[in-house]
Amino acid sequence: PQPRRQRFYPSQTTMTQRISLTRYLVEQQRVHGLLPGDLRLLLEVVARACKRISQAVNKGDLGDVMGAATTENVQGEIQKKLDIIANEVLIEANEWGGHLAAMASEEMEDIYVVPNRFPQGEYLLMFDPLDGSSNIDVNVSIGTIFSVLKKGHDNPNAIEPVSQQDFLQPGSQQVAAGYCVYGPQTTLVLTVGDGVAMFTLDREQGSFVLTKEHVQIPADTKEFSINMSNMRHWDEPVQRYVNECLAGKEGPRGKDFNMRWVASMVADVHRILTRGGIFLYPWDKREPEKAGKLRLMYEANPMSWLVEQAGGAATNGRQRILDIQPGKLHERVSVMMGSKNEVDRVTSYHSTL
Ligand code: P6P
Repeated sequence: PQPRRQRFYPSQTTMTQRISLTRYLVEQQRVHGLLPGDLRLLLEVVARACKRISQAVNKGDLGDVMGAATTENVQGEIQKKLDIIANEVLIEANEWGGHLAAMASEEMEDIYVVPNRFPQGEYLLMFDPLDGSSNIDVNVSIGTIFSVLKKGHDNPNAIEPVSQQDFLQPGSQQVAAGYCVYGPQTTLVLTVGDGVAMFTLDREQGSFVLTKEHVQIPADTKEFSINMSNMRHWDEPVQRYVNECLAGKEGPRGKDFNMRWVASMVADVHRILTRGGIFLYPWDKREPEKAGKLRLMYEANPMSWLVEQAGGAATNGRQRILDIQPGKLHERVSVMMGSKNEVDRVTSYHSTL
């Protein structure tokens, strides 16, 4: 690949100096050879869908989008109206373009195969259409998480119809991953394997504009992110790690820590990509048969690739999340990700048992 060109971010950005998402993707395609045309189209379509979801989210009580729907999703969770709206927006935006073979969503039990009336492509798109939806009604940041795989990655000439089995690839096989956080700004965060870039939605232009590139997570941090109310249910290594953080300067870590928990993975991970930190949602003994709360395919895998592309680390306490071979579409996983030295530490506590 070509040497990385450092971009100049003028203090007063003007239209001519702003890099749009489209230009960034064209340059990734042309300069870095990382982006086949169909994948560039896919990412443009997902970005447009996120703009539409952002508009629906921003309506709040002014539109008929708040509150619970009357249905449950495959996870047995009551769906919010916006969960269903966001899912439909992503399906409708992506099904006709000819770039996808199928989609999978937290909100749908089975995969959605592109209907025969449209051409089928080679990519598989997975998403959590609106993560953190318990925060919708209280006006706290939420987001869309997405992950892209290639169909039949180990058998490119596969001609049999696409099935769930095609999706069951480790996260290391992703060709693109990202999220869009609907917060004070609407920001799209993306990697295609050449580092992490952030694009802020310019609502006047209606386009995403590059605002950060080659994002780096500091290897050390003083900020951990976990739902402390579950402490008594955690495994011993996680209890040890968090107790050491709480012991602060007088304890074995020799420094004080701060804690943040938004209960919206997109918001917590965005903070970590922006200023460092460690995010943990570990296994706990309330439901020992469940590996964790978060889903591997469309939450942990895309976030883990982003974190690693930004110099961080992501494990389930015992192995790299991106190396996990999925057994089923909605598989759950224990998650520890963020500043590398902290993730390495809490992971090492699991192997000293
Ligand atoms: P808890 C949101 O429902 C979510 O899936 C993640 O976005 C978030 O990190 C986690 O669950 C919050 O879980 O148990 O703190 O409500």
